[in-house]
Amino acid sequence: MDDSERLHRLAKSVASEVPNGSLLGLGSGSTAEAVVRALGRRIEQGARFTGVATSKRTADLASTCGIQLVDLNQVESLDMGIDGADEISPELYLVKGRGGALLHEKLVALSCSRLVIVAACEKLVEKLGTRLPLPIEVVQFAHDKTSERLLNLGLQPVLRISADGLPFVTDSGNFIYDCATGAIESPEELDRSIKLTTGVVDHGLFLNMASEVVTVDQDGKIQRLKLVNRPQ
Ligand code: A5P
Repeated sequence: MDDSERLHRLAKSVASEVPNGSLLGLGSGSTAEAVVRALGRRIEQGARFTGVATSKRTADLASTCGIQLVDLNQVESLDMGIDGADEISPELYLVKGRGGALLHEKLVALSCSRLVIVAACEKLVEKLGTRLPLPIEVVQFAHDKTSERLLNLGLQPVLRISADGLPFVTDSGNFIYDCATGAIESPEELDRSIKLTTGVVDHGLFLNMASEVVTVDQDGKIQRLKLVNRPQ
């Protein structure tokens, strides 16, 4: 089965279970966008959803699909967040941010009563850091100095460059360094040391946030992974 058919199946399955009238966190990236489109098809059949978008791109798509958008500041909490991921570990820790929306994704995820991650099964890994570099969002001012501090943490920061040859700029006006880490043995420790680095706004490790992961395998079979007890 081709990748777009797999995403379509996954998105349809997840969107069909979202209760009508839900207030949603709408993720970014191709998989989350497929879910937004599937929610749009439910709206055509009479459903109603309200959402907070994690990127300008998702906001544009959601509006086209008939999802009413609200500002995160206007709501107490969101019923459910639906987002993609780049890596998913057995304890449902995530690496996110390949699409550059990690900061808004994390802010939205923290406001969701439930965060459902949607991903192709290739994103499942034994250890984070083994598939892709970890994105770290930094302020533009003196970003070279911040990158030196990241290097001193044992990371290998590479400034993300857009197709136009200029540094990629996030929706909040920051730069991103993609940092090869190798297998991350202690995600909690790395989380703390990156957050303590001056110049860093946030990073793509999402720990203790996902409530559930829904994957699609090569044959289009949907699987749901839930943590019964999260390790302390
Ligand atoms: C966006 O910044 C990311 O966190 C995406 O959610 C993640 O990269 C997954 O994207 P795809 O669904 O396109 O693989």
